[in-house]
Amino acid sequence: MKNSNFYRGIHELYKEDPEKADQLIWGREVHPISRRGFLKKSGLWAMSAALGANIPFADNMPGGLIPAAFADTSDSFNIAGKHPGLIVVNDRPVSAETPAHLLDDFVTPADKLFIRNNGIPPENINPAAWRLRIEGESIKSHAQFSLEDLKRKFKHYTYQLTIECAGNGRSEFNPPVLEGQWTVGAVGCPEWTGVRLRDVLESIGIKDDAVYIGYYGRDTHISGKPGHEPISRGVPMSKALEDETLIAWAMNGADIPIMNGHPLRLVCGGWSGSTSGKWLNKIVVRNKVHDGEKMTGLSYKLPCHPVEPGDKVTEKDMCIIESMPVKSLITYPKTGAMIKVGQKLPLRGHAWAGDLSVSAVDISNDFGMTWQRCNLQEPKNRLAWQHWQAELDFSGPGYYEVWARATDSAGKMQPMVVPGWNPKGYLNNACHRIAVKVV
Ligand SMILES: Nc1nc2c(c(=O)[nH]1)N[C@H]1C(S)=C(S)[C@@H](COP(=O)(O)O)O[C@H]1N2
Ligand SMILES: [Mo]
Repeated sequence: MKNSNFYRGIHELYKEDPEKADQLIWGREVHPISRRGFLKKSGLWAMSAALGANIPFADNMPGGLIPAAFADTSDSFNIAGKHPGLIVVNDRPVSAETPAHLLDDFVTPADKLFIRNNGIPPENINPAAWRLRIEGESIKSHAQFSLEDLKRKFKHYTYQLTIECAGNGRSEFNPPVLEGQWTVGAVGCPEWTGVRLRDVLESIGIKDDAVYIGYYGRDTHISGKPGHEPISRGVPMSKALEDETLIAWAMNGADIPIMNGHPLRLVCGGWSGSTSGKWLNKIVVRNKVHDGEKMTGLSYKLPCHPVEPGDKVTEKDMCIIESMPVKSLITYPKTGAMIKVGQKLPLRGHAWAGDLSVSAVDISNDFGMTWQRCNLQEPKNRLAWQHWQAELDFSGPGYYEVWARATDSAGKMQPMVVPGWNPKGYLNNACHRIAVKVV
């Protein structure tokens, strides 16, 4: 991985400043004060000096936490059609995340939706020639649709649907999991337009023994070997047949960006983003759990029972990730905000909870000792994220962190520390934190 052009390129660009190059490559991992370094309490006082502010609630600060001011990275890299503020997490295949403060829009704009590619995106896409095939042992007959067929034969639906990569937050696991080092921004909630997967499958006829669907896309394996899928995942029939599960051709009323699956993709809102197949050209209806690429092995699975950090877990002890856990983001202000003593700080963000809805969002500026309830809006539709906002008072000058914690409709809350370690580093839904300085 380190030998790729991207890494060489970055080192070339930053010949004078190799540390900066490392930061660009590894994100926050090798930040001067390492996120992985376990801080001793005494370190906090040194850090206060570095921050130029007192840390009023230092005594409540869990050991091992790095002040959010140091955890931020503002490095960026350009991808065509995407906001220059996106952070590249991988160059081949391209993956990039959106910093929290760029996710402030209610509906995520196209240029701010993260990218997670497992293979090489297709080139020379011709929507007029695009075909979606429906196959598999549990569909009554095979069928094929052009985009025009789909648009003409089935009713159109538009839903705002949250997509989050299961690996979002991976960079915080310890021992580290050396795959895409996502921080918090592998999530977005655009509006998708398409037809219901259910309508399409039912127009052909689903056999009684159907248990799962699987998708195939037109991207190619990184090895260049034909016949190798980069990814081919799926969902159980119950999810496949939900109202909101779409075969979509539009995002926010325009063509889906190429990097996000143009001209056609599956959208399974609230589930691991890996189930929302891009560049969709085939759906199979299966009489068993789909066994395509990254459905088997350890990919997109969690240990069925919690394991010790660093444990080896075998495939038979791993369970497939489905709905994503409750989570939230602070999208305003940007971490590092400065306010004057006595000034109230307005805050806002989003919260989501997989298949469930969010019932509450609370914020804290004293490391979780006290919490303040936020105003929380209803989702635009099922499986859309919800907006929250609040105003916070600060007790005096100094360095603070604001933490946000959402609770889902089943009563589950986000943990304040990184949840259960797992071999692939999935489902870190720890509270998002921002740094605030009161001067
Ligand atoms: N064909 C195809 N579909 C795919 C992927 C891929 O690499 N190829 N990546 C998946 C993963 S892991 C995620 S998180 C989402 C990301 O969607 P986005 O890139 O539009 O944000 O797409 C999913 N669908
Ligand atoms: Mo993902």
